[in-house]
Amino acid sequence: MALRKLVAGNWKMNGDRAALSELDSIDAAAEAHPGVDVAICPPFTLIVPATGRAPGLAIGAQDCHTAISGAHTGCISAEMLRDAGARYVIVGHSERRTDQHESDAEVRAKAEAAIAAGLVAILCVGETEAERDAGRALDVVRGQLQGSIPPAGTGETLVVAYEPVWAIGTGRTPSVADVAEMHAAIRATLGGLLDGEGAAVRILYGGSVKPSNAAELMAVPDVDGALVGGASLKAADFEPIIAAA
Ligand code: G2H
Repeated sequence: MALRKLVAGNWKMNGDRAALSELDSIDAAAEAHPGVDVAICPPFTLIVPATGRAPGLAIGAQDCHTAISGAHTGCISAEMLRDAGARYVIVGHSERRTDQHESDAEVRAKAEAAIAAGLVAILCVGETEAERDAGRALDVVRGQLQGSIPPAGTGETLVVAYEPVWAIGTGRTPSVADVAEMHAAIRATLGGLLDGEGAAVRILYGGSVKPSNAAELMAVPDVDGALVGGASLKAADFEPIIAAA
């Protein structure tokens, strides 16, 4: 089943109010490709002005807390993101799994909080280079899925992003065959975890997606879009990726 593609930009810790001018062209590109869902996940500080500037784009966040509210200094809840106008939230990005030591259980709790708040959770998984070299990539990703996929996830509320850690920001990408093998394994695992809904959950590829490789990656079976970091910061780079979807 061909799923509607999603191209999501992850600005990470980049961007100020001046950078929001990039959204004007990205919004126009999204409008020119109505068959593709387009989202931008800027830093928290830009979510409200981004929704105001580009009403046609879906705006997302890059993290949320597991709780609705409470004594968690410096944290943002999924309810707050929804209130700010966000529609998506990335959870379990490898940079957070590493820097903030987020476990699969915490990632699942964040995804559940996001879904309960009415957001779509973009849940990231991916192996390190050492794990791939050891022949463990498939097992590692299956384990992450088993530990972090919320059982109530559906095609409407959950997106999975496969991001091999060694491909993030490095300019390197897996071969088409390796992407196909991994996405097929993720699809099969989702089927086991979510029954019929597993076929409806979009699986994005992420890690050094750029204009020159986007079409090849998007054409891989079970690649239902892309999660794009560096190449989402400039409309001139992001637009051809939207067009390739
Ligand atoms: C992977 C990706 C965005 P980049 O982290 O999530 O970043 O495209 O810069 O490799």
